[in-house]
Amino acid sequence: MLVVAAIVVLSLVGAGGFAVAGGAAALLPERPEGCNQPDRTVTLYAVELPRDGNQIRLGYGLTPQTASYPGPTMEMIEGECLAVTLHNQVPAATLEQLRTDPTHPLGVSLHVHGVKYTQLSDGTAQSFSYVPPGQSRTYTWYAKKRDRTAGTPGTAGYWWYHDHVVGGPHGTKGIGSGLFGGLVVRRVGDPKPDRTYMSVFGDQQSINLRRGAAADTCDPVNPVPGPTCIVAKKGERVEFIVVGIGNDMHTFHIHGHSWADTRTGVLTGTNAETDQVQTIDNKTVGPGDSFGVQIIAGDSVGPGHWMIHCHMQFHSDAGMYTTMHVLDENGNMPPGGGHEHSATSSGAAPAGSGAGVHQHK
Ligand SMILES: [Cu+2]
Repeated sequence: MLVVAAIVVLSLVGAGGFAVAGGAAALLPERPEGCNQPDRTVTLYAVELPRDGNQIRLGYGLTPQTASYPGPTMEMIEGECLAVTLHNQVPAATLEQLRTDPTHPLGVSLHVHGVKYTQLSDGTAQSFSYVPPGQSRTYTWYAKKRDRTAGTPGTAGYWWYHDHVVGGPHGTKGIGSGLFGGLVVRRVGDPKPDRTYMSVFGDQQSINLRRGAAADTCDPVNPVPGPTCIVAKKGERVEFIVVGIGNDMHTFHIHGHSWADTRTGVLTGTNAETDQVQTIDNKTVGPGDSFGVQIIAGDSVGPGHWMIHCHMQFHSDAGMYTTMHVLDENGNMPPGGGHEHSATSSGAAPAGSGAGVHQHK
């Protein structure tokens, strides 16, 4: 059946291109092999957020009101199949402004890394798997398990999802405007972190499309965790999903903490086994790369304001830094932390608001 479908598509493309192949979509499987039916469904909205100066900002959200950049972190367990229905609420006029070629279709999409999907869930214009303005589409993701017999690795690890359509065939404008988010695939029994944050390193020395004070808007009195406020209590297991977007290389470095460089962030096994795993505190992330980091906040080092930055020096000098604020076990910051500059200079602008959120020069 699969072989037949593939041959039909190939011959149609050969005969006349993608317009004809679109008619063959019904022949393509909707779900990857192994996913008979979704175990769970998620509804996702793509919306326009307040502009940053004249820079258009878009975000994914579980509701239109809570959309942000990065979008919500998706979590799956290996073996699970997830159906994500994406509603495109971005105005057509905005998508038109972002379009670089008038013949390119208007729409947004969901393209995921790491897990399995068929071409109908690829999220590209080429496969017609995008969402025109005002419409919706369901994408099916399958977190295939490791198969020891076949020798295949499974999909557990740290991934991301993003638009692949806005502006042009590679979604460059969609990603640059904020349409991206993280995906974690855990194995059954993996420890669940207390907090998960995204560090998306991009062009113009940006973290989550922000720089410097705009990347850290934590209110020191009442910090609200979010894309621009990394906060944890001492002893909490904190997870970072690190992703590279844009065209530059970066490194993720955090002060006072190091981590086991494994694919799931988890370290198990005997000394002999775990010694094969490096402990690091700095890791390079290139465009499209993703990895995860799990640390215990303040482990041995206590509460405080621990810097996170790109270690390409001219990037950090240009504002590619933020801070992990580690409170004590009671949720208080002991005096003398010595981080008055960002706490007082930027206030508590909500994530995604125009105030204090800027990437461009
Ligand atoms: Cu950098």
